[in-house]
Amino acid sequence: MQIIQRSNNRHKLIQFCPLFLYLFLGIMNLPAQTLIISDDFESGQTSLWSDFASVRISDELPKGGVYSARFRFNGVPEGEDSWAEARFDLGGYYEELSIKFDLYIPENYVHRANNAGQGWANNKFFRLWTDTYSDLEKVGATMYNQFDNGNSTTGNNTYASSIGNDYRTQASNGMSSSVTTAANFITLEGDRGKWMSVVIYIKASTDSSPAEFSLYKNGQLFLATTFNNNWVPGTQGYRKGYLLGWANSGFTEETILYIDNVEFYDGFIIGAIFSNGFE
Ligand SMILES: [Ca+2]
Repeated sequence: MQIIQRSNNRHKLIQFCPLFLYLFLGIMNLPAQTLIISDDFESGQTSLWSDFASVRISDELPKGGVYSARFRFNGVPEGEDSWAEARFDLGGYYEELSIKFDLYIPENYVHRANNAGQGWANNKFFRLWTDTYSDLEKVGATMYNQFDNGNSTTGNNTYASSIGNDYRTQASNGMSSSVTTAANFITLEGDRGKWMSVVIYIKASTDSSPAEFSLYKNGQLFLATTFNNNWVPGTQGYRKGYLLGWANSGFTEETILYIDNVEFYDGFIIGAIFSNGFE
């Protein structure tokens, strides 16, 4: 990027930037990512998906083709929860995984608070585990409603969603939720009524290196963190997981999100980001 800033011929260099990046990555000899499996939902519920809860294939709002996955969060009174979740099984174990998909945020999306407007309400974004949901090195991310006074658990709810990564901070603990957080993942002004491009990258911890997590929103790095959760000796890859999931906030109105063009890669997807671009 410094090269671009110094240049008088800015546009040409920007044009060639992806090429430079590709060459740079080539020189660095980074391992290439490999597509494990993809699903554009044009073939119904494929064998990738082990379970749909309040999810179905729908032709109401595809990002591409005719169909997408429709996640229906039931409208419920305040204090009650909603739930829509798609579970997958990759059929193999991956120590380094990139998950790319398109997510539609509806116009009526609002992230309620708990307890009559006071208190955080966490809604699942994704989970990944090895074999069973109780796996010690399970990871994920959770969205919280944002208050207008920052990190306090009380205040005026903005109804926007922050997001952060989840893992066990001790083997004896349950999942800690949204440990490292980034605000404005879903904003009322900027994200409703639109498709968002999401990339999740996770690298499992080893006996000598921490786990890595990063999240890209619409082609921009949104959150990146490393953490220690090597509670089982050696490295166990990820095989199973889910997208979206339990919403402790509940939704006052029926709230329908859509997902399309799900891609799972073995490895770090950044090369694919710059070669295919974000739509
Ligand atoms: Ca589709």
